[in-house]
Amino acid sequence: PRRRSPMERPLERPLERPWERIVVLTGAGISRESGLETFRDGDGLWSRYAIEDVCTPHAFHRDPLLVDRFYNDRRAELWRVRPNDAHLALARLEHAARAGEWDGEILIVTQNIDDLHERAGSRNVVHMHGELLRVRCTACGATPDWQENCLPQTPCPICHRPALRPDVVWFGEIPLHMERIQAALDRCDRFVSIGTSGTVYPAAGFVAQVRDHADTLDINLEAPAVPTAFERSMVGAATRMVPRWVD
Ligand code: BJW
Repeated sequence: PRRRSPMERPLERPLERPWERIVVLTGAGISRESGLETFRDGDGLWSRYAIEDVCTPHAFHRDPLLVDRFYNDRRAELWRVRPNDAHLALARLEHAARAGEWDGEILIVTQNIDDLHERAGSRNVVHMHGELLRVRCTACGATPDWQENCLPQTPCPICHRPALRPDVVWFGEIPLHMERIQAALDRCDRFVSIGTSGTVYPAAGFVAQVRDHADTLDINLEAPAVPTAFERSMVGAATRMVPRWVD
């Protein structure tokens, strides 16, 4: 994105229409260099767990303890890590917009359930696959902060009914905030995908939805599986490529 120096800024800023609307889709690869595992890389989570054991509603129904342990282990990892230069660069871009140094807006649509974008300072973040540090009550719909565990027999702190589960989106469930995401995709000028394998829908289909009206860029350690899916790609580690793109 083109950043303008404050000197270039016109006086009538409020009347000016933002010239660039960016949607950034992030996946597990952006948090890899912070120390969190991806799913499908050789050493990823799916090399140690079977999807059908931990990542479906049926799995939680069958063995909630196993699923709870899977997420508790990942919570323990999350507390050990910090945002990296890629998270920080995206937060800088949002900050530049707030400070009036860049005429644009950025929405981060993340498939990640970690909170590293927020810890880096980003505010416009949508967690389409939920959040590790929240639980969801299947009775009243509340999503309170995670406390001790999220087993079906744990009482909800709001309605007190025993109906808690992790606030995450498993296979076969509908991702969260889809209306807001769809609206942002429909009006974006630029779509940037960072550190996602593009194998899980609906996120994998976003690039096709925006191609007729937005520039598309893929940033990944690997070249895109379908080379024609994106107009441009930057192949390399997110901590190196994202700051290069932002700054
Ligand atoms: C680096 C790097 C570095 C590494 N720097 N890069 C057939 C066709 C179409 C759809 C379906 C189908 N059959 C079934 C479906 C639906 C299904 C689906 O997509 N299945 C596919 C497997 C085919 N999808 C669903 O069920 C979804 N729901 C749905 O579709 O509902 C219908 C509906 C939608 C919309 C409106 C109305 C109705 C739900 C999907 C839920 C996914 N849940 C998970 C778990 C979340 C909780 C948790 O974290 O435990 O989400 S699965 C897992 O995969 C997680 C991730 O968010 C998601 C994507 O993974 P991600 O982030 O891409 O990670 P990896 O590991 O795959 O890739 C890492 C990448 O990083 C790699 O490319 C590396 O190269 C790169 N990398 N280091 C840069 N340093």
